[in-house]
Amino acid sequence: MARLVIVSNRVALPRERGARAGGLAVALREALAKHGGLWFGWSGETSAEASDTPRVLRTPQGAYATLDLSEAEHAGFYVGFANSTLWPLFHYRLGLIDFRRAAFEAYLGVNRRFAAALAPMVEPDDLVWVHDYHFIPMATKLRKLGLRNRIGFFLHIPFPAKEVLTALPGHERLVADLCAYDLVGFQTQGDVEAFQGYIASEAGGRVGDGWVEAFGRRLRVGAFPIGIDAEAFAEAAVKAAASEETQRLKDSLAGRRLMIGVDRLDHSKGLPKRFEAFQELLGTHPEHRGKVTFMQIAPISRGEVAQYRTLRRELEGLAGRINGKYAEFDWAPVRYLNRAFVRTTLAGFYRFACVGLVTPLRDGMNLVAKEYVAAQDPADPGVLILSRFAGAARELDGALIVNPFDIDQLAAAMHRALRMPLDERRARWSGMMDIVRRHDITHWRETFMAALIAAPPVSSAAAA
Ligand code: GDG
Repeated sequence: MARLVIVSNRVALPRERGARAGGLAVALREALAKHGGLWFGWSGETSAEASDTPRVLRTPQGAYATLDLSEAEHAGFYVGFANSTLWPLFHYRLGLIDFRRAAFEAYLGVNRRFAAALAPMVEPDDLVWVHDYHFIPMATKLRKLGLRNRIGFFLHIPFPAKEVLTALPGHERLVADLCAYDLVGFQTQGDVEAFQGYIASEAGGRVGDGWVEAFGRRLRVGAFPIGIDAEAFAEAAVKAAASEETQRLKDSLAGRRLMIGVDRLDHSKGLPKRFEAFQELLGTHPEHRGKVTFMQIAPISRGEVAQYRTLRRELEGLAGRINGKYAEFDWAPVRYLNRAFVRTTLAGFYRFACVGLVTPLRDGMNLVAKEYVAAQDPADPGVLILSRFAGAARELDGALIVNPFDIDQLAAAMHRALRMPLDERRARWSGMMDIVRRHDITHWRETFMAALIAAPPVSSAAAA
């Protein structure tokens, strides 16, 4: 069996164990253990002069190799092009984009330097699987160094429509880089179609069912909706329901009901509109005042990027205003927490909450939606309110699907969720739970890897 080489911006080292490790980390580690091989990426550290020699940690389940970024690379590649240009662009937020040519050069430079460090560690039959927008040019750089391996890419975030993508100076180059892979996987069929739309009308290429041909290459493309470890998460939720934290949460609510949101503090997640909708609910349906608490867990993310700091201030203002307007001496409508919790604690909170709010303005998939479903009590499940612009909405049609830009509709969905009868809640939940179980993280990983193994080898990949 071929070895697996995983490339991603952050590497989940084996010391990040148990409850702290996310489902993706666990799934990829399992793949490493099964195939043997290597996980390569950024160490998470910056240093004044970053070394070109990776730090390698060998374990019986595979090796982990990481490089530091220099301070200039961190500013240009990570804070700059990846998170201030590509992230907002791919999430349709043209107004938030900060494009600088120097940052684009830093992005290409990090991809070149990382490829040069990785290439000597790759053996001829290895399968290489590159993750996400940080490393789109990785295959081009590896191929320049002579690698002929099968190389696959999975994009965790949405692929934007061509009208949006073409706003990026250098978009042709980025798409040509995607075409250097043998397989490009997206979260949804909509993303596949957006990519094919660009290839057909901007790149003069050809597209068909599961493939594209452009820039002198033919490659496979497909939708591989990512999932979670549904069984493990459901079990964790049952256990956590009896945990001290869940008990304290219950006690603190004194019989009131809970609506929950859990998101990295990110402008794609639609948090200000969600807060405004909750305010609208309290304004238009006074019967919920004093009866419902909305708890938003939003760990700080990418604090180095200016846009994220602005968002944080905006949310602090909104939470303060809602509480100022509606709080009673024994009830605060909004609990807003800028901190992270261990996964099992979150599982218990999800199970206790009668409404899960997942209302991003754009999201590749959104795993919180699937975790909320997996955590529910089958006898008395909660209601998921889900944005139509999350990839998860393609699968979880038992949710109340909303347009997150429509604050009135969002408030109406909250009202409906809070009053939904048990029969309807059960019927909606069981259909969603089936899908979350069937399309779990193992299914995702195995279907992607099977497609990569089946992709035609490089020697016959030149376009007809
Ligand atoms: C990207 C794409 C795509 C959140 N707070 C805490 C915590 N989390 C965990 C959640 C969930 C994960 O982080 C977040 O995943 P999402 O999918 O919701 O969103 P992104 O981080 O934006 O992920 C997304 C994903 O990649 C996978 O392909 O679905 O569309 O944007 O698992 O539970 N975990 C812990 N404490 C927290 O406070 N332990």
